[in-house]
Amino acid sequence: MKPSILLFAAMLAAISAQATVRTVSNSPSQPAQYSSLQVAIDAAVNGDTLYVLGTGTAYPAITIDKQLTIIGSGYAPPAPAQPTVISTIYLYSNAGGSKLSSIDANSTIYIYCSDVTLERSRIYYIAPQVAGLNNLVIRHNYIYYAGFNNANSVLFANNIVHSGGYIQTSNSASVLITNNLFISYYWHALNTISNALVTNNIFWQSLPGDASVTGCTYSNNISYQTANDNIPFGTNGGSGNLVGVNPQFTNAPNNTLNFAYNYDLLPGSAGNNAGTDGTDIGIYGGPAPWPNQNGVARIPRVREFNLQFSQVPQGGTVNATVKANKEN
Ligand SMILES: [Ca+2]
Repeated sequence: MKPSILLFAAMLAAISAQATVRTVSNSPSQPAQYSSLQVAIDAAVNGDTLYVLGTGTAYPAITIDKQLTIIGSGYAPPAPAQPTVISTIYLYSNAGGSKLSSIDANSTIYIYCSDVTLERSRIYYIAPQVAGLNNLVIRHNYIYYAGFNNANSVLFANNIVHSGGYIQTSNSASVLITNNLFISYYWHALNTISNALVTNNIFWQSLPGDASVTGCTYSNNISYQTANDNIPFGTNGGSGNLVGVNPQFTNAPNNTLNFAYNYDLLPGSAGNNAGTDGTDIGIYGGPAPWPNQNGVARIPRVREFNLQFSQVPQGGTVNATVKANKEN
């Protein structure tokens, strides 16, 4: 994090130069422009951004049928900040180009449109409702389950799939499953997946696949303590895999979901610089490494706000300094 000092006026100018930003909070003690997320969505137009304050109280189910960017406070932001919890999310057919970031989506995200980005979030269930959608980007999330419904041009990168969850139903050769961490309980990480490129992932106790996974290329993955560490298997090909090798995480005493664990590789790990692109295998490798353990978005956040006056005459000038910082 790089602390920086920004003038409030400069921030307002930067925001107003882009599409409209609308703020939402369902906490009466921390009010924003809107208290209802759905009302804010309905008022927004294509290209708008909604900042949704985490309050610890879940926002009820929402439907989105336009192109929006929705950014929450994260799924585990540092105290006293609270997570932005949103229940069921419907991305309808006109929501293409939408992005959801930094939320705790504790129910299902139903997708009816192409061109969707889901990032920096904790997501229970990803469920495209239309077969063969295009361009789904899913990165930097904690995920329980993701179905692809045979989408094309899927980037599933640098996610942590946990708690017995897995990814499923893909037949396109334009699916890239890369730099993820699968931690589960002797269950398959991939199911009913064909023709995908599966690179630089770590499978810890979570099986690299089963008989329903065919024709994929597995390259430079690590498997460890699974029921069958063998990669590649069946009709799948690939090379450069580290089979039955301890990835040597910095701090992960077990495979349960814990935001305090650290899955960066220790210096002695065989996974260092061993990915197909010469960076680390696992979530800290690839062109966009794992950013943080809390889901906080890469936007400026106000840390201090000081008004420098004791008395100001009517029509006088009030000077203020604002300190803000931005996540990586
Ligand atoms: Ca490294």
